[in-house]
Amino acid sequence: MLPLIITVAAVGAELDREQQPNLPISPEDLARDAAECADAGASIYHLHVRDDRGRPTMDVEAFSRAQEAISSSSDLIVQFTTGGALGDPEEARIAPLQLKPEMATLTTGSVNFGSDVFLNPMPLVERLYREMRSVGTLPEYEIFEAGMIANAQRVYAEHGDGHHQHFDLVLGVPGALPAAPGVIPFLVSQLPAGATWSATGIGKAHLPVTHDALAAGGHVRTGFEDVRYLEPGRLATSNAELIRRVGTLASEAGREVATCTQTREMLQIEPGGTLLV
Ligand code: KMH
Ligand code: ZN
Repeated sequence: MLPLIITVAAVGAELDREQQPNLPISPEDLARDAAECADAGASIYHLHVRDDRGRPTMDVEAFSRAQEAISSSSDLIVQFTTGGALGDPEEARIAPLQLKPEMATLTTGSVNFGSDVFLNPMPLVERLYREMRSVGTLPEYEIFEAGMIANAQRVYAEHGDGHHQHFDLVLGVPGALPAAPGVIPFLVSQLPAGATWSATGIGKAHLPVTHDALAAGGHVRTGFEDVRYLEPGRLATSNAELIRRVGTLASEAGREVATCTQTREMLQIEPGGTLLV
């Protein structure tokens, strides 16, 4: 089996410090958090950014400071969100890509998200995709509903340039794909040949989905965006603590944890981005 890529979704947009007091917010927090996450075995840092008051923002300067902070303390692949917070305007979601992150997320369709809707009309998806590829950023397709895999393939067939394809299967968002038996095998059966995939279990779905992904040869995402608790009633003290738990489960499943270099090799990205021009 492939060495295990651990992605840390360290910040998110739909939680605050009242819900998770250890949420990293400032560039100093992010630098410290990234160093700890790298040490614990993560190789990709999925990044949402906050303003001075801790509110989610898609401000380009804030992304730039965060990107710099993470890269100053670690070799982690920085993966920008393009989903942002629910309701963020399209232009704001696109703007940080000008900083040419090595990776960025791309949700390939709209989906219910709790009592809200995470809107991703196909013209926006195609625009985000083309923008990513024009600056050498590798998209990670975020799959919240099964049809999004086919949507990703449509975009790739029309605009793709032969880059490696990596998917993240997100289970357990209320209103979207549940973490039910058989869901991961079905989604994996729909992926194109040669693709790699990770799985993200939200909240209570976190541990079952992690176990299933490890057993099926997939990769794993963890972090405060996805799960706040280490066990019922016990908040995690850091993102690194959540990563170490995945590391323990990985070792029980006989999976070696990938270094940042191995992850770049598997995803076929160069440090600093795969510039096409
Ligand atoms: N905050 C969610 C609405 C992403 O980062 O690309 C979307 C999200 C996905 O978190
Ligand atoms: Zn996110």
